[in-house]
Amino acid sequence: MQFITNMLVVLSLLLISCDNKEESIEKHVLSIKILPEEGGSVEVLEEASGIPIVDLTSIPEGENIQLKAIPEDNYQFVGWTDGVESSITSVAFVMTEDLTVSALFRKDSGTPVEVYGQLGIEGGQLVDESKVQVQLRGMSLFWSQWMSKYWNQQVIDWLAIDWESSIVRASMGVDANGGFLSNQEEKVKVETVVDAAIDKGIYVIIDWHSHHAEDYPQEAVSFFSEMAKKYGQYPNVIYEVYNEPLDVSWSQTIKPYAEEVIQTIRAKDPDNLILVGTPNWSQDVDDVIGNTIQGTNIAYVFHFYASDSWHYQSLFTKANSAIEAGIPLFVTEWGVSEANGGGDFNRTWTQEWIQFMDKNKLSWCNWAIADKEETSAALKPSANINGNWGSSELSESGSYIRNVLRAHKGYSNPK
Ligand code: IDC
Repeated sequence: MQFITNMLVVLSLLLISCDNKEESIEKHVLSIKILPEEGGSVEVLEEASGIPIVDLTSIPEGENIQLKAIPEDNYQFVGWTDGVESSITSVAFVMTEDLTVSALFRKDSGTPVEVYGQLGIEGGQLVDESKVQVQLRGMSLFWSQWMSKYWNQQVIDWLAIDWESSIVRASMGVDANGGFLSNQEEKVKVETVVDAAIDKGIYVIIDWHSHHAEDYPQEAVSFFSEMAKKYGQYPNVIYEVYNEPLDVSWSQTIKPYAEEVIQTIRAKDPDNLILVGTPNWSQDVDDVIGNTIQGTNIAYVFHFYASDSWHYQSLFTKANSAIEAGIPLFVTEWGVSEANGGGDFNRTWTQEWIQFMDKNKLSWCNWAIADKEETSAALKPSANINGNWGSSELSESGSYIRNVLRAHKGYSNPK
């Protein structure tokens, strides 16, 4: 009897301890996000058995999990992020904590805007709607008041289709002779280009092409407020609120100006990219380190001219320090020439600059669609005002840049 009682005590103790053990196994929550909100789905399996796990809110500590990403038709899987970093469709891991995992999908063909969608800045980098890094390449138009013959839909179509530009830049002259301040009609030229870019599914920069924007902030505020109201819902549109400040202070002059303009843009458009010029012709991007502008999707303008020996000697360093400090840069303008738009076309240096931008995935627009007789102009004098340019109409710079752009298939297959 004593023996049986003892056994019962032992048994019940065992049961209690089993119970306790059962209760003491921690449970974890697995949240799965699909980015953008469509494009595929994710299967969650027990790794060993391959059986689907139905309740993702209570997964035992130590469970071996397998995730499988399944793209829908016309989408590709691009990777996992947040809790798991991988680009392989199927990943396995052990559940040791509550975890959020995002699966990234992206359209596998279409116009640049169909594929990349809404742009953003994350972790100092330009990313697409799926939060994957993206590099856009294209052409800058020349000052609106001096080269408006090329500011038309046919030219934008040609740049998208034949040049494979995924982006164009509308450089609206502001204070220089005949610019927006003296002729508000310049705005209509911008709208023509923006409408054409939206039609074609490429990105477009609305550039306040000025060297003195801090002298008339109210004009910029009302211009960009109008543009944001009109175009804010289109992911195509990017605002460049200041092309190139001169030798003025980042913190005392440019930043306060930009903050004022950004505030009015954000009142109408919560998310499209905003680009801000930096001191000394948008060269001193390192001045922004430790002094960035608060807000979302803001990047900083970096300009260089590839055959300029001063730029070659000093600007890699400046750009590198900014990049290392996590400052997102956008090359809204660069030329193959020297800084004045003319002079040499040094192919070796140009190649190095292009490699630099590729390595750091810096998006760029090349200066410029113009038929002026200067090294940086892409067209020869009197090139067709409706695009459709044959090789005899392209300058050395134009045919070189066209080849670079076509090698990346920015329009027909933007991956
Ligand atoms: C240049 C043009 C040139 C024109 C000049 C007027 O190439 O034909 O006479 O503007 O100021 C920039 C400017 C851009 C310049 C370009 C080349 O943003 O407007 O265009 N450049 O000098 N910054 C550095 C170089």
